Amino acid sequence: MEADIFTISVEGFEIVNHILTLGYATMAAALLFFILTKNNCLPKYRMSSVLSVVVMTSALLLLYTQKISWTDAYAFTGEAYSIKPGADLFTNGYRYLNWLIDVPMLLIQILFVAQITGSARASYMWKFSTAGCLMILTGYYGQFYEPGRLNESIAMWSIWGLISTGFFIYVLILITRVINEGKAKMEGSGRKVFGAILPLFYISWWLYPIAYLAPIFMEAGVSYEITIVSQQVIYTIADIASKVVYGVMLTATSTMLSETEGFKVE
Ligand code: RET
Repeated sequence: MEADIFTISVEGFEIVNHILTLGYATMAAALLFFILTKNNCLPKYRMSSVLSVVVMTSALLLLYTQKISWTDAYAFTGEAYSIKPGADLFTNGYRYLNWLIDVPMLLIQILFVAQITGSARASYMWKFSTAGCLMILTGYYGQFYEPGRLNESIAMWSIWGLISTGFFIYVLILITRVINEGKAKMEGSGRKVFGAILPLFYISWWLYPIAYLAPIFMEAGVSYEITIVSQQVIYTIADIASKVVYGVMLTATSTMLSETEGFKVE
């Protein structure tokens, strides 16, 4: 493909630059929130906040790297931005490696709030980590072949995307079971907040495969600029919802359940 296809307007360049900055600033703010509120609930729930801290730290570093990768890849030509000759290409690859840490952590942290213990917890931990990692590794392999890349192959990109979706469906079945099991043990406002995590999960996690699919619109005639800008906007919304909003809802649930169980914040 010719290099000038990859030219983007000042507005497009800045939207991506700003949205990536919003992403890591949100992770930094939420990191402080999870540290400061960790002791607002009974000790049995606290591992959920600890895992949110792990997720925030890795996402903060990754999203910062992602932003640098964006600004390093392009140069201002006087009226637009174009790929710098000789520079590293912008890549979403870092994201996948970050998910390899975050996906198992996000899936495991909910087990502590759902009060799933003993061998049932160990079994979910094993299934979540294996299915979550396989979902990401197969998707990581597939994204090397996405439309618009040097070695594009729609066949490889679709096959690996579909295999990854198989693992994703399995994760969705398990998480639905975990949320229903947890809800059955709860009452009051804690139960309501916990129940609302299911729709949040379904919406925010589906945004990732949708962003994976974004390059197909280029085949259908949508410009490179619209494709890449919308992909980065979708990823950032998904990241804030699936890591930060999800973690805050888990913290709110454990604080409410702890109060019902007679716990008072010192
Ligand atoms: C891929 C490849 C295409 C098919 C599917 C995918 C699913 C990705 C998901 C990622 C979730 C990431 C999260 C990260 C939080 O830090 C790999 C894009 C189904 C569901 C929650």
